[in-house]
Amino acid sequence: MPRYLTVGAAQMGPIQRDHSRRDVVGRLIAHLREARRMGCELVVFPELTLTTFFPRWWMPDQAEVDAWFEADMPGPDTAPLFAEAKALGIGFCLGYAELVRQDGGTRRFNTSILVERDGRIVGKYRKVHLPGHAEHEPWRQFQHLEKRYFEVGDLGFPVYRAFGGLIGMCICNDRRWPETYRVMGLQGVEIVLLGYNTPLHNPPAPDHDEHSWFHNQLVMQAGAYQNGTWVVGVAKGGTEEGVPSLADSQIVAPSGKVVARAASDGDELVAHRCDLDAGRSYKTTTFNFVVHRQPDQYRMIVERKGAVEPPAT
Ligand code: CDT
Repeated sequence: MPRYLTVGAAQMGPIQRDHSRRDVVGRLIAHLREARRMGCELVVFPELTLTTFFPRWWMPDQAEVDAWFEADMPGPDTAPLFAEAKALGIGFCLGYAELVRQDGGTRRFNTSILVERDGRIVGKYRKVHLPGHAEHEPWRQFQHLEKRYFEVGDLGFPVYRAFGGLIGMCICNDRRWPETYRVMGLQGVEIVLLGYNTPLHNPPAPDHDEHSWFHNQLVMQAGAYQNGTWVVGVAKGGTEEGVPSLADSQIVAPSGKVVARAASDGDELVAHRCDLDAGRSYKTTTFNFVVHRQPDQYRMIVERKGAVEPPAT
């Protein structure tokens, strides 16, 4: 029996510092209603959906940092999102800053959750590849303090049986790393959901700026094709607190082809009816891992510690 899943990539325009979670949730609910009209069963929201991208600011006061986090999910501000999604019979993937009180301490992660159509949280992912830096670097036009405000995710890259398929998640910078897709690919993933906040300027490497669109596409298309999986990449785009960010949300098929793409850098929903079996021909031929992968040879590669030095001239 064919397995189709209609997925909506719910791109968000900027969320400024003084925008309340309540206002943001109103925008998310508008997306859900539009998704319903478009026949979506699953809607994907961006990384840190509920607030502005706060790691751009140095905040020495931990209480100020913690105000950007969610201690409960759903909490008072997000409960209406869960209720509306359930009423519409739509599931969703939501990125947010997760605060966990555990063993008398506090842990903080850049997280996304997968919520089924009945409102149950059926999957969780905590961002592994945290970009940026941990100390204040005043020379930058804006900070990128993910390494300060979040711990490295401790859940690996789980793949969940949900929505009639095998679903994985990753977050923003994770999409640039082949390991992200391959670890999920080895579990048979059929659709990878990912949200991103990508500034168009990379302070330590401004020569990359002009390639932002290309790199975004390159990594998602390669990840999809090399693992025979759908990839749904969803941006928070536009100019947020003076920082222009990449939009270009897109849905990539297991062939590596882009089948749906946002045209604006604001709130915009793009949808596609995904055949969850479309990856099968890749997984059973070119990328039949059992037949063609050579893990014994890969083990000969010693895990490198420290930088690679250029050859002496
Ligand atoms: N949020 C996030 O992970 N942003 C990073 C910026 C890194 S600069 C290339 C990203 O990979 O888009």
